[in-house]
Amino acid sequence: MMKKRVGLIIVLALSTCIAIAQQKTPKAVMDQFMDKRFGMFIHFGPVTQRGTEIGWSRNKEVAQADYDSLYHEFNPTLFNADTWVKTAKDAGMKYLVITAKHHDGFCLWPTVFSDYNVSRSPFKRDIVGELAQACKTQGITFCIYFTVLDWHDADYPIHNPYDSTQNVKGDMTAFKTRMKNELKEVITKYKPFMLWFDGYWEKPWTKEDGKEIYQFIKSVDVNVIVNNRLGKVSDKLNDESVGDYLTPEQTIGKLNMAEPWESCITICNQWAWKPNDQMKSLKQCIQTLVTTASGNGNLLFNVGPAMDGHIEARQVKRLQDMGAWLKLYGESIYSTHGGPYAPNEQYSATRKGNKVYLHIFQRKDGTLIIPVLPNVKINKAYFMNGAAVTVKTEKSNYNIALPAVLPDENCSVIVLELNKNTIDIPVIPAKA
Ligand code: FHN
Repeated sequence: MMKKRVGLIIVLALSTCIAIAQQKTPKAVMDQFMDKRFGMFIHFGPVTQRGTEIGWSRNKEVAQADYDSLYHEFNPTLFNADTWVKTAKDAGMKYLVITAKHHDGFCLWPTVFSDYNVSRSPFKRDIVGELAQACKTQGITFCIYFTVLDWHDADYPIHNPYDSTQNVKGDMTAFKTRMKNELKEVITKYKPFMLWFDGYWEKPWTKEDGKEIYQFIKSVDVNVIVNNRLGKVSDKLNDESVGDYLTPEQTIGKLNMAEPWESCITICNQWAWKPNDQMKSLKQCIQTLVTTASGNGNLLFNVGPAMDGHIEARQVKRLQDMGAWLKLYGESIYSTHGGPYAPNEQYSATRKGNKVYLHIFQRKDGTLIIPVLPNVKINKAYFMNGAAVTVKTEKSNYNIALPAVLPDENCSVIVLELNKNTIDIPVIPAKA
């Protein structure tokens, strides 16, 4: 009898370990994330005093000793978390990701596990904590960017990505222990909805390290979403990858109805603030968001606040104008699915319930010709918030009459109300 009971306890213990070992972010949480469609990425740190790229300008445009002492002057007195978060909210963004620790190793929160943090700067304040609170107050979902490479950390073997002679043996066990301590610290203190990892490409970091950290995070809070940059594979979700979603960078991901994905793209060229950096036009910004959503993905759109902590007025205005467009057409972006038409340079599509939202990027002529949707009937067709639209079926196409001037110069939206739910309509590839 006793033997049986001991055996049962062992089986239970083993199955519990296996269950914990295979913990994954729940699908319902991922669905909630994908419904948000639009987030603000913020790259910020002491390097803004030089106007050069965060992390990458260390040992390049900025000598290592100079770069690593910048925190002694870091005092962004115009930083106001409520203002940053309001800028995101006014843009129609639903979540925010802050570079709590980038590749230069500087921590924007007063961590107890590293002296290289904001509490040691003249500014002293907890930038991560203030942003977390402002997000909570304004109903924006708070997320954290965290690097898995750290060129400043003595335990990390690479101290200068441009000069391998400076590589050291390092101590990845100690490095990962510190990482786990810092991750548990930020998860328990700031309750991020998602952790945006980065830096997976360097040799010291292995897929096994990624799996170890992923399971550690799940053991702290199973619901925290993790991107795919803990692993070593960036373009697919499979046994080789680690994390919950794909992260194409500086490009709009291809239509993908099977795997969650998010494109991270800069509003200017540089991730961190750069004086007089070139900024994308409003049309580019809106069509980037629309094309991303039409591909079934999220857009994480990056701003780089200046060294004093303010976000440039021109960037704020650009985001406000995106928000104005979303106030009119957000129904065609938030909580939609991509397709059924794959995006092309003239139009793209999203869908929700029995509605297909056609986003018209340019008016080539008076008739928009698109392939017929199989086995459906169009009950109604109209410009969103506007006039009815005439749709004629000619052989295998819909011919949609367009007015001489489209309602919106950046992206007009035509709604096709169908006689059925749109989710089962197969994707119609863009014409070759
Ligand atoms: O090296 C980083 C870079 O600085 C920036 O943070 C981007 C954002 O996705 N990620 C890495 C480059 O792939």
